[in-house]
Amino acid sequence: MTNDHDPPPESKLTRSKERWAREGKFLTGKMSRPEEARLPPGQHLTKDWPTLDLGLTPNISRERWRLDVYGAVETPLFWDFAQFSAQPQNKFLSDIHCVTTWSRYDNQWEGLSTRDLLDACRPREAARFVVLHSHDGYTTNLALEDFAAEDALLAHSWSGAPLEQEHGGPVRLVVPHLYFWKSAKWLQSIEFLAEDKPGYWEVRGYHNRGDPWAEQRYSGD
Ligand SMILES: Nc1nc2c(c(=O)[nH]1)N[C@H]1C(S)=C(S)[C@@H](COP(=O)(O)O)O[C@H]1N2
Ligand SMILES: [Mo]
Repeated sequence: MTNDHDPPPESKLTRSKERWAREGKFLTGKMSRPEEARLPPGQHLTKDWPTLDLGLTPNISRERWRLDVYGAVETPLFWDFAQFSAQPQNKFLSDIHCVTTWSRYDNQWEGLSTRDLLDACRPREAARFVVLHSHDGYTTNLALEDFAAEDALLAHSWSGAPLEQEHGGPVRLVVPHLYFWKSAKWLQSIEFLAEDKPGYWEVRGYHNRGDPWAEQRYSGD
């Protein structure tokens, strides 16, 4: 029972969101950016959508696809595509910035926001990092607050149609405020960790965070 003296119920995620708001995280989103400052330094605009990967294109049907969420979470998840699509749906419009210097504006994504995923899996207090694991053996790491950006999502559709296999279908991550190598294609599992664990490109000389506005392309930048 609630009464006049009890504070409203507060989840750990609510507290994290409040902390991120206090720290001014996500204030660099494109909404607050004037059009002439929309292109990050050293980038050029492209209208087509290049394909970049390790040369393997895993062929995973929606029927065979599963999402495994494990590690430092209160509620590990193991969803098939039907369970995944039964989660809250969001449509986000965002720009792509690839470290190879192309950018592509106004991509329309649809899927599960990472914040809704966090509500479902409930990271433990100790969780500070996530590692994305993909079907081609690719991995990439993110700080939890970058993964939880308000426009980040697990996307199953692009421009109103199922995400094409070459672009990471059935499901890829999209984290618009970082270089696109952080946006893992052919997503297989998400691991929550207390300690950071650099991924495929991060151990091969790429920057650990990859902020395009700060041109964090390579380690040491
Ligand atoms: N699984 C997986 N995800 C990946 C990659 C990859 O090789 N494997 N490459 C990354 C890189 S370097 C980029 S630039 C983008 C390219 O996505 P696109 O082919 O849809 O443009 O995917 C990222 N996600
Ligand atoms: Mo890339």
